[in-house]
Amino acid sequence: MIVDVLTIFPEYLAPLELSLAGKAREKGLIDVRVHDLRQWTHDRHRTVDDTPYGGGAGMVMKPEPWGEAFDALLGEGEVDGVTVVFTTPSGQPFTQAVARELAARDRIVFACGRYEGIDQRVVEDIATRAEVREISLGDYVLNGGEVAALAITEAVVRLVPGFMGNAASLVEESHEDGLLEYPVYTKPAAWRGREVPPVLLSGDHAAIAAWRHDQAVRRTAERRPDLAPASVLLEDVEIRPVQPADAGELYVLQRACWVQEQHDNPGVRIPALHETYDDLRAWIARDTVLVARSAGRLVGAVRASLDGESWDIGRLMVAPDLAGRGLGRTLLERIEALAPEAASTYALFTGAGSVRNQRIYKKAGYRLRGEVEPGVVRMTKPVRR
Ligand code: 6GU
Repeated sequence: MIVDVLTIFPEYLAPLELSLAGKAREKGLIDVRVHDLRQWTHDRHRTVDDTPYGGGAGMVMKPEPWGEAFDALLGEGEVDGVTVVFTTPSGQPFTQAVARELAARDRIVFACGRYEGIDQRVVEDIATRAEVREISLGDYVLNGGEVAALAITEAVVRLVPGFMGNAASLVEESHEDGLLEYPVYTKPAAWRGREVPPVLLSGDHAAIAAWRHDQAVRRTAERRPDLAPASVLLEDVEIRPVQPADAGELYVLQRACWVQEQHDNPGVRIPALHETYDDLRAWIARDTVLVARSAGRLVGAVRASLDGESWDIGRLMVAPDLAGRGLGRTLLERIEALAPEAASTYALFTGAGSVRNQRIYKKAGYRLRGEVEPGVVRMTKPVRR
């Protein structure tokens, strides 16, 4: 694979000579060529930027040096197997999937933008001759695309066949299956009073695989709820972490579900019936919240948060027409599974008059701990690990 980098800071790419990419270079798997864009300028000051049409702050990279650079690298006709990558914070996010696509190309030409960006006609012009992608590293702004070109090259090069000694470590790592990696441990088995999780020393490979998968799902649900594969398909119901876009439907479902509670517990003030939409948006951003969807419709939810050693579970709701099918029980099990290490007890609150709820919770192993305020009872169950 050939990797070209077009930049006004060629020294910035020195790390490509080292580390992973350097190794690939030695093996002859990749050929990295860094080019100073200014060699395609013709004025005394080697100018690469100018003021923006339409006004505004900052400078824009002029098209002429870029056009000449691409002509010099790629010729003036169409080319096959070449992807030109414009690194820009307004590009599409770089992901492992994009890295895999790029690893299959014969040649990648990075065009590292600086200042406010490159004249858009450069992108349009080169797109008539080669595959073009505008790629961003993430939602933050760097001074230029050089670091992005480095990062993308490192992610791509390690996927080029022949680069990694151990192909399995490519398959098992973070993001390859849409989940974050499980935590890893090595010797000694006890260090500063901390033990390696016993299952890893058990020699039981099935138990180890199950533990690792569970840890990966937990981490993904906690840290990256946007990575939807943390979801679990339960016949035709999908359970996944809440997203901000669920707020409206969740607000409506919650009102509908707690009307019945108010009937069963007259005189009790039920926050779920009185809170504002903004209140709900605040707690879905703060707490651990799961939602259930069936055929695109929001049909259930549950939330939890840690209070000392207590994993406080609440707002367990199921659409009235789907009650009695075990969805509430499943949501309860799923939120219990997300309890952090520090939790020693699951706790939930329900109306003293909510006989059906209490029956469901007792079946799930909860015991009544008494009335915490008039009309409200607390039920708990020990966390077993
Ligand atoms: Cl590719 N370029 C710049 N300048 N800033 C960025 C970026 C790229 N990706 C994230 N921030």
